[in-house]
Amino acid sequence: MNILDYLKDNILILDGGMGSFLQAKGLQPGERPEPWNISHPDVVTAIHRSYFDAGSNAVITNTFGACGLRYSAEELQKIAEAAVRNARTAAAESASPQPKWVGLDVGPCGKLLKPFGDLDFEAAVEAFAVFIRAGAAQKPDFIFIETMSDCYETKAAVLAAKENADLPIFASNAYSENGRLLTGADPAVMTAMLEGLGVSAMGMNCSLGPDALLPVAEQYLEKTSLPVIFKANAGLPRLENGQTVYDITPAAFAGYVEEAVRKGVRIVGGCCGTTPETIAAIAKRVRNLKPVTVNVQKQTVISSYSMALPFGAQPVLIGERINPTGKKRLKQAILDGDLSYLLSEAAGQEEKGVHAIDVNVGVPGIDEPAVLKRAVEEIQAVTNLPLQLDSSDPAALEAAMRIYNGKPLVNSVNGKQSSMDAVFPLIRKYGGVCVALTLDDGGIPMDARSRADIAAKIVREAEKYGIAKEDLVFDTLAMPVSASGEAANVALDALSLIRSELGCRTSLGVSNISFGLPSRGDINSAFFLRALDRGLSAAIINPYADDMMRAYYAYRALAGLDESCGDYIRYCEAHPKAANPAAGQPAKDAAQDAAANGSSPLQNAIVKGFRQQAGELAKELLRTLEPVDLINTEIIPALNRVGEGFEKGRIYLPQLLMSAEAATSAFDEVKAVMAARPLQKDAKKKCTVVVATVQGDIHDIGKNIAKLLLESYGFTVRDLGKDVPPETILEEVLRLKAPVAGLSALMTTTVPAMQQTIDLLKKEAPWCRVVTGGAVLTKDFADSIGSDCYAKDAMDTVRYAQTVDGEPA
Ligand code: B12
Repeated sequence: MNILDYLKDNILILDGGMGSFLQAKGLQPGERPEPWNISHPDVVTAIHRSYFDAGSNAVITNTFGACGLRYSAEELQKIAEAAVRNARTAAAESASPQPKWVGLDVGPCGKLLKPFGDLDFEAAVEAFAVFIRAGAAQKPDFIFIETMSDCYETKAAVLAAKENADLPIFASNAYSENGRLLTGADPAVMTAMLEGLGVSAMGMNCSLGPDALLPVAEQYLEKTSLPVIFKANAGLPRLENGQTVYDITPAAFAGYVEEAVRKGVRIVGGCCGTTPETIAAIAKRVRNLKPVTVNVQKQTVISSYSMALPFGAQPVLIGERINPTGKKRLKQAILDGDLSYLLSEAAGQEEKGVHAIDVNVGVPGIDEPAVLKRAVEEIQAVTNLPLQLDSSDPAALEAAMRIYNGKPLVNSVNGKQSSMDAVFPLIRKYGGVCVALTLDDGGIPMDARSRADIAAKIVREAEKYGIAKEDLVFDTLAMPVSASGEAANVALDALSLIRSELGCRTSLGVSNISFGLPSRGDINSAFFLRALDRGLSAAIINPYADDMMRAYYAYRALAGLDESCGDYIRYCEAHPKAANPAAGQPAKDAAQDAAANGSSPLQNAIVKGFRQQAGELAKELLRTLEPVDLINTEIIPALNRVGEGFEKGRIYLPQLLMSAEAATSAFDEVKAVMAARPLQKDAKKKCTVVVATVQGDIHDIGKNIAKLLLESYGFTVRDLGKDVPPETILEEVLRLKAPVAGLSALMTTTVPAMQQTIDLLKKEAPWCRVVTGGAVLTKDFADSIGSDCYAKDAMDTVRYAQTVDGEPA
């Protein structure tokens, strides 16, 4: 029986942990498990068999780390052959009467994707593809993509599976305690993207125990009707006598699994720390349960890497500013390849309150697929708002949809057969909500009925591709009311017909309506209000147009969508009419942006993660500002703001990384200025200072500042980098007979490593004075771990090193 058919009426029981078994059989710490498929097939087969015997319906091959970044294609071929064979042999040998399947396991590739890491998206797809090709040839029953802690990497793996195999795809993510992936996605984000990509099942595994993952599973069950996977760890691992132990017993684990199944989960199993006993306990409790039918009303929803945006609850505002039509400066920026202008437009619109951003780079004479792809890559790195990918060129749409990190809004398809033939295959492959224009080969009908008929035709054609009507948003085309007095009524009536007859969401480019008329803002906002009142779901607008934003907030207040009119009041306070003659004018650059939120342009650029701009602004400021002052008054306060946002859960790791990069590019300018200067006047004495960020900690901006300042005062600095073990620091201090060592730690979790380093230095290199710094340290704490000096900033280090210099080594 096909595994998907089985899932319709049964709970599918997967296997439990593999790694700890292999270790018990002799797999060494740090040794890769995948080659054991070849070197120890009997061991691997026996583990699979023990799971089948315990009641698993499916086991996952021992190929978690098998990808092109770790193995050659030939090695992967051999691993895949042996791994699937071992699982099949186990299925054949097991006496269990259950139907049995084999899933090809695909784990994370071990690198973060660009722009947050250094792995190119296509390189990630290929790294997965090379293994999936080899694996698919061995004819497993399904592909199990698992333990993914990043939305983008999940997409890369799913695409690789879609393009290189014709098998059901199960996609499972690893959630942190805050209910999000490492890079910020929550279940709403993942369900939106994965449904769009057309996987067969989705859910969660690893990271936490079943108790902590239950709420995550519930969120899946609220968002998707696809089978949900629940494959938790046996609790949080802890170390006991050098052994990793897990606290949740098989019986307790199975209790949580039963609860999950009763809520609607269909695919269960265990991850780290679970054993055949766990699976046997699960089988006992859920084998005979009938799957609970979860009837989730399919939503129209788009997403970014960390935010899902449903249509329907509130009108969606789509910022129109990144569209070169009629915008000379943007056109020029696109022709010049000046993406920083596009980035500031994106950030500006976000600040003005749009919910999604349109990206259109259609300027004649450019390579539109390449430019749109680059623009989307850059913009999605600095905003977490979902994007509307906007082009009339299907090749450009495809280039952008492929690398988009989430489920995009795609603008647009229309009722012409040629348009649907070109765009629907893209939606089918990459996922997305498609804006559909109610025009066809006959042009734009001048009556509402005909426009609604075109919409119905588009829905029927989309169905042929398996695209649900919820993934279509109809634009009923606002034509200039100056040309036809009925233009507004026709668009609005069509909108109502589509809503009532097809149950579809709608979108309008509102400002077309006023073309050719004076005081266009008045017409636009009046039309916008009429459309909102008819149930318009989304509008493409200029968020700097005060009258439109005012109309939007007024509508929400009047429609009962703004409790106590709070948003309306806040908007009006922030945009007083009389005092704001420039309302309606877009902010021109980061300076205006920054002034609006009370910080400096450089701080703003760092907070937003604009690398290029941060470098340029720092260079400019350094003409008048001392490097140290720039660090203290610009870079550090900006990073503190970012850190605060991170701590409060307002921003996620990717943004933290982008800000760190922007800070580094500002810091590079500081370095360039310092390097060009003669040494400080009192820089005669020069002893050697060894500096390092301690083991387990990769924060190095503060340490690099300390190093730079020390060097500028004439010290010789040996920089050991970040994540440095105590032994390495000691070795270098001994080798150089260094009188001073500077240690940095920025996390509470890495302060113990600082203590270990100090203890080691005190014991083996007692002459060496240790100066410590880093955001989480305090003087009291530094004293308590035996630090000779606590440096609250880099200048403190210099002062201290000056006093130490010359002491006997
Ligand atoms: C930038 C940043 C990052 C960047 C680091 C990039 C890089 N190359 O350094 C990235 C994105 C990689 C990052 C990753 C993480 N980060 Co971080 N990060 C920050 C952030 C926002 C700023 C740090 C910074 O550079 N500040 C500016 C510098 C100049 O300040 P400073 O280091 O304090 O340095 C000054 C002094 O302390 C002193 N000094 C510092 N070092 C030294 C050394 C010597 C020898 C001397 C003498 C003086 C000295 O002089 C410096 C100049 O005046 C902080 C928040 C914050 N406000 O600090 C969080 C923060 C440190 N990060 C945090 C976390 C949790 C993480 C992650 C675990 C996130 C994750 N889930 O993966 C990872 C850590 C991975 C790891 N194993 O280390 C937490 C730590 C929480 C805690 N209490 O333990 C913080 C506090 C954010 C928060 N509020 O939650 N992070």
